[in-house]
Amino acid sequence: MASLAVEVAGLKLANPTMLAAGILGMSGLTLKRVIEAGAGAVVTKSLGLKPRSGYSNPTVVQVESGLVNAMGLPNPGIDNFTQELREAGGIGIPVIMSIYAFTPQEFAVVAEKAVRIGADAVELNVSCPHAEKTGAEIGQNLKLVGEAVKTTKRRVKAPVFVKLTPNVADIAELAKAAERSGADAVTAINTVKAMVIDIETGRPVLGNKMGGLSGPAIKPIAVRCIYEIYEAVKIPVIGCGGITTWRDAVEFIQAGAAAVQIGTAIAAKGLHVFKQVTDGLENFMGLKGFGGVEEIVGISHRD
Ligand code: RRO
Repeated sequence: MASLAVEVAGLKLANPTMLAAGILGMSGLTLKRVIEAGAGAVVTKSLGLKPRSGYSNPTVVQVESGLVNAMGLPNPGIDNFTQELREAGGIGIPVIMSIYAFTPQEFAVVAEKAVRIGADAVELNVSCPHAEKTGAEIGQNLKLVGEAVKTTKRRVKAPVFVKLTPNVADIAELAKAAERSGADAVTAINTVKAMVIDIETGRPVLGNKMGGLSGPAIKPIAVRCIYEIYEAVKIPVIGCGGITTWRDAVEFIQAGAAAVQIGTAIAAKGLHVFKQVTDGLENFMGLKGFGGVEEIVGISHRD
């Protein structure tokens, strides 16, 4: 009988699916719905030290095979999130808080607050493609990534994940920097920097002009990134980027992902996507004679 249970950087998950940061992760009630839908873990919307309203509308635009967003890190601030977790009614599955900050030291402060209010792990967002002085502006710099991880690891005992940007020449180097500095896992990938223009007005559609592309359009980029990172580091890689079906999940796991995050597919298919992915994965494992998910992780690297 195939088992879907996995352990990722010390977190025990009943199945390898997680809610990706940025979608339905901002309120206790929506987190609760995701848990009920069968996710193995949830990642919150990125939270910072202070409340932030985000960019002006439009903040999301649908394109062929995906979405381009420039939300601008809207969030209630880490101190106001305690109530949301209470409303989720006792999470029952691991909750990973995505956090952002403007300096390595601030990452440590926000991480400490996150753990204090109940995070089982933190995911450092050093990869938002359109944020000023945070996100990828930190995450494209090996030294800053290393410092953010080191200062955070000194402050919290909970596992520290680092969400990486694909908008670099060599994502594996960033994963190595995160690992050297003590990261417990890396998540790959955040959105791909993108833009949409309305040809009638000739103007950029998004309020912020630039945004991040997510969804099926970026899946092959994500698979390539995970494959490269898996060869470069020993810490777990959490796959993210366009996973919509159980076949996508299998592909990511074969490339080296220990678990997979689902985001944009929820907008396209609804929360039922978690059950579709886990049912399909379990069926695939049974048919192929795999006893556990770990047996599939990274098999595409074998000669
Ligand atoms: O809030 C956003 O605009 C956003 C974030 Br924090 C991120 O990490 N990635 C993204 O595509 N959008």
